[in-house]
Amino acid sequence: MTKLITIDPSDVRKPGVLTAPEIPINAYVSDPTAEAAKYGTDNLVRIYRDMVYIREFESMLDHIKKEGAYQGIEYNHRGPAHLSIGQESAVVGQAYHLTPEDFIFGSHRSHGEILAKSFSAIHKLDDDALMAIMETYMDGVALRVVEDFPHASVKDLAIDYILYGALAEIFGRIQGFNKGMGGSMHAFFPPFGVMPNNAIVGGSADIATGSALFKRINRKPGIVIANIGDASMGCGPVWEAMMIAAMDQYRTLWPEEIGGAPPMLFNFMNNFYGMGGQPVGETMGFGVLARVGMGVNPEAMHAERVDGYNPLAIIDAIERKRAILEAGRGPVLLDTITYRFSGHSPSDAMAYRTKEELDLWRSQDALIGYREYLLENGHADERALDAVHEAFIERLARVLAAAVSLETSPRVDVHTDAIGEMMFSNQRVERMEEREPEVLIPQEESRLKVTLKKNRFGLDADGKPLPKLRCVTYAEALFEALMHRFYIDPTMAAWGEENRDWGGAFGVYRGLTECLPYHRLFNTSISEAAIVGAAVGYAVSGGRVVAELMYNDFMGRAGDEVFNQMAKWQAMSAGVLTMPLVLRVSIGSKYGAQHSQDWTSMVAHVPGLKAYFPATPYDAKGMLNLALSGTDPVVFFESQRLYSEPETLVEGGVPTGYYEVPEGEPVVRRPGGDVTLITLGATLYRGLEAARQLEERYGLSMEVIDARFINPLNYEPLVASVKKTGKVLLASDASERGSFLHTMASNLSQLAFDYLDGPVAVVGARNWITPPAELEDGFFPQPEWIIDTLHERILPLPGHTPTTRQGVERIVALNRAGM
Ligand SMILES: Cc1ncc(C[n+]2csc(CCOP(=O)(O)OP(=O)(O)O)c2C)c(N)n1
Ligand SMILES: [Mg+2]
Repeated sequence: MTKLITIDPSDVRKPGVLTAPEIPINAYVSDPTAEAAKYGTDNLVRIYRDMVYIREFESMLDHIKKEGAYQGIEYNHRGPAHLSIGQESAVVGQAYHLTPEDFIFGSHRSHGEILAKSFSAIHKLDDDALMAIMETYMDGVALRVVEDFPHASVKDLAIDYILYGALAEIFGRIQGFNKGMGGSMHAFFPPFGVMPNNAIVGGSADIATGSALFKRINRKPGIVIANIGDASMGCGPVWEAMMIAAMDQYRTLWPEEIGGAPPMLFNFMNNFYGMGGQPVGETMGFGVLARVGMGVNPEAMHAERVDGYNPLAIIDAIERKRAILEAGRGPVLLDTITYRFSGHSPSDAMAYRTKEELDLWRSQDALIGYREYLLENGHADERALDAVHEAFIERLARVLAAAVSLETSPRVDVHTDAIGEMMFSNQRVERMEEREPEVLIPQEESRLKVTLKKNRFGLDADGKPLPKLRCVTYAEALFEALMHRFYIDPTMAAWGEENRDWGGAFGVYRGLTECLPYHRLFNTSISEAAIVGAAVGYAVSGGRVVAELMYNDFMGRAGDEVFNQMAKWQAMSAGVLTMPLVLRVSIGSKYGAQHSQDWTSMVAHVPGLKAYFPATPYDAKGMLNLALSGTDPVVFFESQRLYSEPETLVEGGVPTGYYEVPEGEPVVRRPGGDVTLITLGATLYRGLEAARQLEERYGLSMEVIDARFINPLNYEPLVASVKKTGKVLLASDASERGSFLHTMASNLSQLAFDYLDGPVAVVGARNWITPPAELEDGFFPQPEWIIDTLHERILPLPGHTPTTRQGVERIVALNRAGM
């Protein structure tokens, strides 16, 4: 089905000039009378109160870091504290109109954002709602600590609760919002719409975009803000996020009732520094950050520079931008100017700026300026404003005393597996929400009509191959698993490059376009980082998502999103968030050095990822079914060598109905008693050929085991086989050095040492570039390599003349040469 977006040459070849909309700079004009009428004295004073609270909270941390004490309470805080002293007005102004349904994602410098958004939520929620949140979040452990503190109201108690929960998190305590697993840079509190804060500069841009997609696709109320620094404008993923947030298709192709573009606001907290580097004048060239909007879409992202030193200017901007976002006309870019008096971190020697500059900003300190505004316009007197501050110091000291006490606020016991157990949620959830999935046609009318009727097994009664076109293939088996879950889980969405009309990079999605509306299956820009990052944001917001990376080699472009985001947020949230995200990654061949790599070892190395690698159509369907029923991040490796292959190993072929492969269980593909061969991925078939030849030529029976899982992985069946044979080789298409096979080999050496007759041998691909297709047989393991390795390293085969060099002296020589 073609999209019908015609490119008319006479149109695109016409001469002309581009004009860009004007970008307002600090356009807010204060009108005290109108402001008094609009907000009222109580709210105007509350804005001041929140700024004071945040300033004092951050100053307290500054004292703790630099002097080891605050108000006589001593503490040695070993972790980081990136303070935002000087930036309070920007965060309080932003939070003023936000409700708990509006989400903010932030950075390493987000204590102020957490507190401001929480204070705003506390103001808006009624007492019952606040009590319910405090009682139920982490079973009320933080509430238990503060409930007996003096407080005049539930809202007052909730403020203590938030101060304590944030501080306990910063200090790494069990009562912290995330049991101390996040700490200062990652603390967050979803019940108030305070979503993950990110220590990777710009990391929140694409995650927030995915969260905004979740809201739009699933018709949830609220807007989403990424609070990122000015220096993050230099980060590729931030640009990628803006590209995805600004895609035309929301208006041109998505159903109108979805409501247009995701409600995504990129808010750059522009404090004019990235550590010591200066984006303006030194490290970038935009001059005024808001200018960047002009490069993104015709609306210039409705960009504006706003004076973050006037909280009322920010309140006004958020109110206006929210209307744009709710109307589906986003994304929006705000260049919120501000300044931090504190160093980048307390250890910062501030060699990069002068005292004169600091004094210039201090003289315009928003806290002082806004205080004067309140006094001048009769909203409060000096005494009342001083009292706000003084009362808070006492309150904060009480909270601090509780947070530093190891008795009141213990840490997770690191001598147990407690943290390990937080890595995966290991749940089975049929659908992330209870409602009818939106589809275009009934399943029975879909391409399933074709695949379900095909031969489910690829061999005839005599073991002869049937024509491939008449058999269900590995790609079609994956399609059937996807169809199953798309028709059950209404939140499930899939995106990536070429996901729709093209049918997915390698045709796995062929037939899905006819079944699913645009908002459930769509093409994105060539933005690997944001493809994965947005999937992370979608998943942590409550949706199930499948993202596709065309080639494993492109994972490099999404390195942070796979290794730091997808892998980390379940544990960093201490189980508050789940990550039902399946990242489909194909492993190629034939396309040379940058399109043929197997990086399973990298994924295995980084804690927090499940990794599956089916090698047969039966497993392709059963393992994808498994991945799509869970709540954990799964990197789902697929092999391009196998997409068009039918099932030839599992008797009975690919079932037409639903089934799951048991997680982590390797499978014996060919039983044997003399030697064990363990494979991962498509090497299985060359392993089986090696086993056939070994039997035929030397009368030895090789047991071939397909590991099929990388993490989790049950070693018991592997050890059982090694105990039986005493000899084991491992083979895969990954370059040998650092391959996951070496992890397996090392474990097997330890687990089955007493039963081994020889060393555990690894047969990997070469430690050099994958050459062009014609030369590949010298790069990827071949049956002969496996036999030669057995002969050279484990069991000399009588009369065997090796044709390749696999001896131990070769290992030394190659390593010595860096190959
Ligand atoms: C990807 C990445 N690169 C570098 C760093 C180290 N780092 C931490 S904060 C920072 C400066 C960030 O500046 P900006 O985005 O403007 O935020 P600000 O610190 O000013 O709030 C740098 C370079 C990092 N955490 N992540
Ligand atoms: Mg900055």
